[in-house]
Formats: sequence, C-alpha cells, structure tokens
Amino acid sequence: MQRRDLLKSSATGAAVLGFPTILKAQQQYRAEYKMSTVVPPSFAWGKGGEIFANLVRERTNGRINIKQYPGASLVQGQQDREFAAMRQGIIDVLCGAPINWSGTVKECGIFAMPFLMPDHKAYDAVVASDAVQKDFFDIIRKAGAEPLAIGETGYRQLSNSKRPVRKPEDLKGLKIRMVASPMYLEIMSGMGANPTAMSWADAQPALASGAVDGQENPMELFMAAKIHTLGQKYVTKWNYSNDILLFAIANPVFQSWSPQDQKIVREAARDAAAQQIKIVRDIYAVDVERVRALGVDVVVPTPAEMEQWQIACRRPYARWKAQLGAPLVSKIEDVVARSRKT
Ligand code: X2X
Repeated sequence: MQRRDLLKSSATGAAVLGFPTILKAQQQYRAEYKMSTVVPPSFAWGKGGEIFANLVRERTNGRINIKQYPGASLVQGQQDREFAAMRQGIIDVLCGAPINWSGTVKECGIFAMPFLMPDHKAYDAVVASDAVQKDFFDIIRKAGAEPLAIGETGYRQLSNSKRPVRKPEDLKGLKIRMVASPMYLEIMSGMGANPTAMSWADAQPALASGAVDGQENPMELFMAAKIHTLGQKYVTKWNYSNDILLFAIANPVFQSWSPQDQKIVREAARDAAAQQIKIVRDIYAVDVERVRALGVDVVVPTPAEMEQWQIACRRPYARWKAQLGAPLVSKIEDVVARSRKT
C-alpha cells in the first residue's frame, strides 16, 4: 500500500470509530515504561519504586504501566550509566540516587556531599526549598528528565571486616568499596583509606571474597543485603552522606502523556516518596540495636568524634563545592543554616 493510501485508510478508520483524537492519544502510550532501580523491593529504595509503579497503574486504570528493572539491569548493573541510558531511551523512569548520575550531570553529586545535610530536619528543609524544587529541578529538566518527587536513600555508614573505626586515623590502609564517584573516592583517600570504585553488583562478591575490607551504605541497606554475612563485623554510624532518591520521567515520555495523566503520575511519585521516606526513617530510628543484634559492633561517635570526621572532610568538601556548583551549594547551606535556628 502507498503511504498516501495508508494515511487515508487509517484516517477513515479513526473517523469510523468516531473518536479520532482519543485514538491518537492512545496510540502515544506504550505498553510498558521501563523503570531502573539499583536495588529490588526488598530494600526501601526498591520498595519506593514498586509503590510508585503500583500507584500509577491503579490511578491511571492501567493506561500507564511502569515496569521495574532492579539491579540496574537495563544498564547491566552499571548504575552510573542510568542517566545517560535514560537520555538514549533505554530507561523511561528513574528512581535513583543522583550520586550515580554525577558523571553525566555534575550537580547530581551535590546531595551526597559530606555532612551537607547533618540531620533529617536539615534534609527536609533542603528538599522543600527553592534550591531543590526550582534550581535543581530545572537542571534535571534541561538534562532530559521531568523531576517528580524526592524520597531518601538514607544516611550512609561505614562498615568493615577488620576493626572498630572511631576516628579518621582508624581507616588507614583499609580497602573500601565506593560507588563510582570521584568525590567519594577523594573523601576516603583523604582519610588514608584505600578506596576502590565498583558497582553495587560487584560490591557483594568483592566483600565476600575479602577483595575489599569495607563499604559504606545506609544500615537499612546493610540489613536488607545481609552484609554482616559477608564478614562485615564493624559499623560506624557517622552519618556523613545522605543522597536523595529522585523520581523522574524521561522528557519525551512525560510529554507524550495527557496533562491529567502527568498530574496523576506526579502525585503518585509524591505519595510513593512519602511512604518510602517513612520506611527509611522508621528503620534508621532502630538501626543501631538491630544491627548490633546481628552480632555487629556498631560505633556511634561522640560529638567530639563527629567533629573529627567533619574536619577530615573539610578539604574535599570545599573542592567539590567549587566543582559541582558553588552557587547552588551555598544556597543549600543557607537553607540548612536556617533550619538549625527553627
Ligand atoms: O551502590 C551503592 O552503594 C548504592 C546502592 O547505595 C547506590 O547505588 C548509591
């Protein structure tokens, strides 16, 4: 059939059905939208993704079907490729830690800066601020995705198989697995540790075989992944970094949905993020006892010890502030400072 005939016949078909515009709109929806998460729904982060997908399916009566691909499997476990893959159309929906995307969009590294958001009050103030809702969200939009909502990946704590770590000096010579973030690597090497970058998929075998001595991740994740069974006997709750969990949709995908559906999806992401944050914080409140009950030695630094950690991170903080975008970091610092006075 000639192209002209094809156009004519499909136009006639639509006219016969009587609602050509609805038909057109429906044709733009795909059978499945692919969502990448680094961890599965047995972890708070993956659960957040699952809740989001379920809410969207229910509230759109199945018009929008988001399928979760945990283990960052759409990018063969290489979580630092997620954002680039989203731009290429391999991933439609992001539910992830921006630290993993900082090699693609540098500002994505900002939230993981050491001691930037020292507690949940500061965290909540930052997330609600214009610095995030306007400035950061605009950066994400320009980079190719519509940001919808923010959950929480959780405060990252150190673990290792060798000894209790109370102060920066205790890290000397320890081989620590980190995500592929030059900022994280610099923080660790600045304290005398021997950091090595690898994906989450590679981290577990490396811990099991003793190729690395330690790692850092939220204790919620430590428990969900049973990292204590990989010889990790010592944890330090130093709260140095708490990345956001960003829910976002690839721009062309978001634009293909009706305004009503866009609204439903945005609200679903907000509701999922709120539920996900509750899961993370409920566990955070009891994580020391829970991890101790697994036979792990948990060091909770005193305020004086906390200061040592903060001092040790000052130089990389300053360097990375300049690198990742000093004006935006300063804005976030102001929000944090104000949050401490209320
Ligand atoms: O790989 C990690 O450590 C994880 C799961 O926390 C991230 O993707 C940032």
